Amino acid sequence: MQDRPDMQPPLAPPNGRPYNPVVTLNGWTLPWRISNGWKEFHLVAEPVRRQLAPGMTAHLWGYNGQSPGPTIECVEGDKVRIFVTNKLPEHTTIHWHGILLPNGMDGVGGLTQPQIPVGKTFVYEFEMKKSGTFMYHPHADEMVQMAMGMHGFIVVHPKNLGFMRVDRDFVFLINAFDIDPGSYTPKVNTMTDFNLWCWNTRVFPGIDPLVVRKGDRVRVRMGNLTMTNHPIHLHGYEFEVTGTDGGWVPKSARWPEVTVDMAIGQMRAIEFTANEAGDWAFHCHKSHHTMNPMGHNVPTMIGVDHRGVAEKIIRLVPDYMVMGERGMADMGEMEMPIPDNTLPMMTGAGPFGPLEMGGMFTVVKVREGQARNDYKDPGWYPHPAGTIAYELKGESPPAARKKPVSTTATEPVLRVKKPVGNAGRH
Ligand SMILES: [Cu+2]
Repeated sequence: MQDRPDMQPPLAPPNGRPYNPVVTLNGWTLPWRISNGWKEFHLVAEPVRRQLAPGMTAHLWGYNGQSPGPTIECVEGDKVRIFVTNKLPEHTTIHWHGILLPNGMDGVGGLTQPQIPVGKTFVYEFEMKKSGTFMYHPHADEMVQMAMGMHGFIVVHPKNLGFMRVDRDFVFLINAFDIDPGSYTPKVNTMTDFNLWCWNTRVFPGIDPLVVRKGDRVRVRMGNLTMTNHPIHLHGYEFEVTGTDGGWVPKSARWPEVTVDMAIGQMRAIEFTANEAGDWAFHCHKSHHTMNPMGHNVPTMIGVDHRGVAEKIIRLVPDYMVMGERGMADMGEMEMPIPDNTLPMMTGAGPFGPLEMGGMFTVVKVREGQARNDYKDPGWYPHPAGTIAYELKGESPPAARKKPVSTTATEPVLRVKKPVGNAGRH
């Protein structure tokens, strides 16, 4: 069981076949026991409390005390036996997303097995036939149970320790919730308009940084269990997609990317060599996914002079909020009154000021001299002198302009005749 959202150090396998463990952002790996050649895990489906970021806790459903559930790690060829105990108020099942297994172990309630009744334990047994990146989630009252936070990661390591070896191997699930500011329980009937865009049921500034030693080969495995796609973008590097839902991508089939679009239900593994030190932003490129709960229905006020109006409205509606007439950047630094148990829309502080982010945003921290297997946050990047964008002092140099193309200095090559009465469309 786990009741804290802190990242636990990688779990070095105490028995069974050796492998290089992964690190789950704000999460942990489920311990197992070995019994007559079977690797036995125990998942308990139950109501949980999860801190999304300091200042906001959600009442969710999950596994073993947390949402998402613990990461299951095993090795290609392992025979696994997974006990699933149902402590929810309704029936459930678990589907092993992406894993090749006997049909009756696939976990689809009503189709391949009876639902697991409240209070009962079911046993799943199958062999992990191939290495890769997988997920688990209920296939019973699925819309409700997924919207409540029930999912987890499965990593099957290759038998051959040298195959696809990396120095750091991070995993996280992409998930989303709709929780009204001031409340605790997700609205489970929401279809697409969620307001908390999470990695492992955490939002910025609650998401762990990915701490990396300079020169490391780095893999990041992601799985998307939200109801929309997420273009995940890494600054400062190009990476390759080395793994998909179906398995490892052969070298000859990879191409360089800086953004990978994570479709719904997909898993991706990306890899890069961390040869450039710094604090590199890593985030979903949908800008409303790097924000925390906000009023979607607030009109744009850019350019509107509403001085004096706000005070009059506040006399009638005490919690009326004026949205930026110069943009919304003010929100990042404004101390706005918000209800208990929610998060500012744009928040977080960096070494140079407010970060104005939320949701699916964190930082890949690449540092020279970070010890192997050390995942502790090294703090902000100390930029070498002369490598930070700087303010121009004095006059800016004259703008460079294209020279007119002409045969003589006075006569233009082309005359443009504008249609009359069509102003603005030329
Ligand atoms: Cu997104």
